[in-house]
Amino acid sequence: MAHRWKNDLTWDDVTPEAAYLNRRQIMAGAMGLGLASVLPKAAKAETPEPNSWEDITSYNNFYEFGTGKSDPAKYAGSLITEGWEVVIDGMVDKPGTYKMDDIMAAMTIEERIYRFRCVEAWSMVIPWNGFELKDLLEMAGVQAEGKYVAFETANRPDQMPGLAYPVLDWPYVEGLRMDEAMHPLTMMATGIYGRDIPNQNGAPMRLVVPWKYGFKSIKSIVRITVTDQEPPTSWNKANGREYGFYSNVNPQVDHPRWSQASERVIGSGLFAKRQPTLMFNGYEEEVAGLYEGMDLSKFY
Ligand SMILES: Nc1nc2c(c(=O)[nH]1)N[C@H]1C(S)=C(S)[C@@H](COP(=O)(O)O)O[C@H]1N2
Ligand SMILES: [Mo]
Repeated sequence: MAHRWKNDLTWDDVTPEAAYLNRRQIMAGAMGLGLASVLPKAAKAETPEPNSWEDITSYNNFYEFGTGKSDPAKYAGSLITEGWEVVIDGMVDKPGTYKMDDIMAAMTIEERIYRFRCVEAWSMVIPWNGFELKDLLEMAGVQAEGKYVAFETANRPDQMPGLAYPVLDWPYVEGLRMDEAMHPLTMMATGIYGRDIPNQNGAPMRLVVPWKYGFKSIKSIVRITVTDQEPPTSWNKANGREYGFYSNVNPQVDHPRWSQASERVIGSGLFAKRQPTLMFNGYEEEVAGLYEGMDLSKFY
């Protein structure tokens, strides 16, 4: 299939699946650098704490199932994804409740191999399956006044034990500007490593925006709202100094507490080698134009 972006990644570049699951060994490494001790609670996109070899293999970050490192893998099984529905509303021609099965039948599902750059300065190469967000938005018919897209995660206390704790302002929310949402690189992932996406990774549908830090990829989406206002985002609300609306990967703009100039490559051995971080995570040619004339140290 012809891609509308420069696709230089193949399965040869993909992070081995075992390394993907073991990626918190990198966070254990960051612990050694004394990074975690200074992180305030509920104000960080990861929860670095000393990891045992067993529990890092089951780590996934999904605070609705708890902030403990093994909570999502332990508890996400209780999320009922059968009969999933997504509300699409706001400034669209066809607002309503869409059945996930109908969405899947209407969309073109394809595999895309993308770089994934975490705000904690490590990276992976992930094979996603899914469809372009643009196709879903066009199905609902975006109106001319629509300038932003807001996303919301399921809010089901009976199925998501982490919601009992006010570590974030629930439900988890995210947002994109309309041109970011409509960009051909932006996808809704429904699969990973060639199979259905596991609950702890955001089943049945999670956002993937490869030129932004990983925490923008909101999981288990139940609502998509087209609006004319910049939507609130969970991490920005929790700590606006550290997490902005844009969250573009940018080696020149450091996180307030650490450098973003380089990243550790997951799957390149226990002492994961460092490589320079690429502007817009390597997608500069495709997306730099979206931010022309913007001061990216101000709009971080
Ligand atoms: N609803 C929801 N989405 C979420 C999160 C979350 O806690 N809740 N965590 C974010 C963060 S901080 C990261 S790093 C990624 C992790 O995705 P992964 O588990 O597939 O690597 O999901 C993001 N999406
Ligand atoms: Mo994160």
